[in-house]
Amino acid sequence: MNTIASVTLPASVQQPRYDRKTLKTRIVHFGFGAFHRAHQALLTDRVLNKLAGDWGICEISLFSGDKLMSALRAQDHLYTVLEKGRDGNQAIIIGAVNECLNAKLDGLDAIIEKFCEPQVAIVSLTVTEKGYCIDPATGKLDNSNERIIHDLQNPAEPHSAPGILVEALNRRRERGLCPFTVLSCDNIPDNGHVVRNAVIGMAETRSQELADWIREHVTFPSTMVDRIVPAATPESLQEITDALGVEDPCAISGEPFIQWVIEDNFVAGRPAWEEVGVEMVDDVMPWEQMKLRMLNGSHSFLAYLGYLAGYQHVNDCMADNNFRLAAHRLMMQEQAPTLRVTGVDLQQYAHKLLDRFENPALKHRTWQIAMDGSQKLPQRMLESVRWHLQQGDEWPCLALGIAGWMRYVSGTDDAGNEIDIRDPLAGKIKMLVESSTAEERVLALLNLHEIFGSDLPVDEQFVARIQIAWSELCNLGAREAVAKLVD
Ligand code: NAI
Ligand code: CS2
Repeated sequence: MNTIASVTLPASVQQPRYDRKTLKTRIVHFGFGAFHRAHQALLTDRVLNKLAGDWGICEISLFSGDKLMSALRAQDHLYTVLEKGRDGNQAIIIGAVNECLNAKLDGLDAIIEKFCEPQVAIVSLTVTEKGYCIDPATGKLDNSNERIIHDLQNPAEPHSAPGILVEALNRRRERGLCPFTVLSCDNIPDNGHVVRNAVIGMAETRSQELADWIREHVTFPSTMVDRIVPAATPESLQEITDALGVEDPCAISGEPFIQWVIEDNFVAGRPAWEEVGVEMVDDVMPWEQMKLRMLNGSHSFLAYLGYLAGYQHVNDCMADNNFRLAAHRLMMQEQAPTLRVTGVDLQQYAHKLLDRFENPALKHRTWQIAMDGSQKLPQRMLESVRWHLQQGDEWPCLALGIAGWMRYVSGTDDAGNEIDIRDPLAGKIKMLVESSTAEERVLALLNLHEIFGSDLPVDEQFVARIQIAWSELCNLGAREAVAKLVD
């Protein structure tokens, strides 16, 4: 069978310019998803193209991804990223991956032992917001999560990302090996501290000495990560096959824009990512906040209201001028005032975001962004609402965005079609929706303290504003409600 490793590729395809035989597994990455392939692995590949070196990546996936891993192995761990811009596409073969492991194919113990190899310096993660098993409202380990319950009973055979990190660090400590750095690359505020809390929280249930050792020796830098990378589709994979002249089942497409801001705190070294444009800083929080509120906040706003209105993709929403104006108003009038980032022209940043959202080549589904709202709303909308409630000022776009989520999880779009809702709390949400009338829905969903905390459901102003936005949405539909918002 022909693969990208066995055929001659067109000259227009960028290929690794370093000797892959020198690669060692220095980075173990958890979650070989779309984003990692087009972001962190690509940026590490750029460092290798510029400086050579041995910073190879071992890719890990737990209970899914076995087919992808088998395909990756069959093509010598090479895969393709297609950067899709308005002015054309660029195909790039990534060579930075030197091995991969999957729980189904190789067993859980092989995975944990990989983390214990002495030369491993960094364990990075893109396991989605829900993969850390934390309570989104508190940022603390969620002991009611079924994977955490399993791992507390079976610490040596963990099923969760925090559990596997703790077991791997435990074995390294017992063998007198130096620790590694844990690098979260997920869209969670203060992601370094969140994973640190989850890992130390779990270690404390095993032994105080282990928890103290992790606290003292392991670093958990925070990061801000940014590149829009939609899930692969048969169409996007076919486009890559056409560009290469051969199929690549591990290929992924993404936008040309890329940004990574990292707190420079590594215990055992790291690639010279700053050589390829990565920003190494002391405090990532202002950047994270800016990106999670301006970009991801408006993404979720467009996803819920756009999907209800029948817009399948973000660029379809952008073609409706009311949605475009509303997204800009949300960014500049309701998110920007809450930010403490300095030295960034937020107006310019907002226009760049709208430009990225308009990219017709991306076809980013509103349905995909709408997933896991229970894990996303707190950092994308609710923290800003708390800021505005303290200021005593207006936040109509945020109110409509939150009401949009409530309509979306109520299960029917404006045309009356059923919605396929994906969320770790889907069962609980469905129960609340089925046991409430439309008039009772807002109060029913506010019972989800995992999302709204204990303050917002008892804040009269908050409840009143959401009720008003909810009624508008029910009476007018999403298109008219957004039109009225920017009128
Ligand atoms: P994806 O669905 O392609 O990959 C998700 C990966 O996480 C898969 O490897 C899956 O096996 C793993 N995973 C899912 N649940 C898990 C769990 N409970 N425990 C362990 N592993 C788990 O998604 P994609 O696009 O790669 O996004 C992943 C995360 O990357 C997002 O949730 C977000 O935090 C971050 N991100 C994504 C961007 C994008 O545009 N796709 C951009 C910026 C950040
Ligand atoms: C999106 C993000 O699916 C989502 O929730 O908002 O994946 C978004 O594409 C990225 O954060 C962009 O960097």
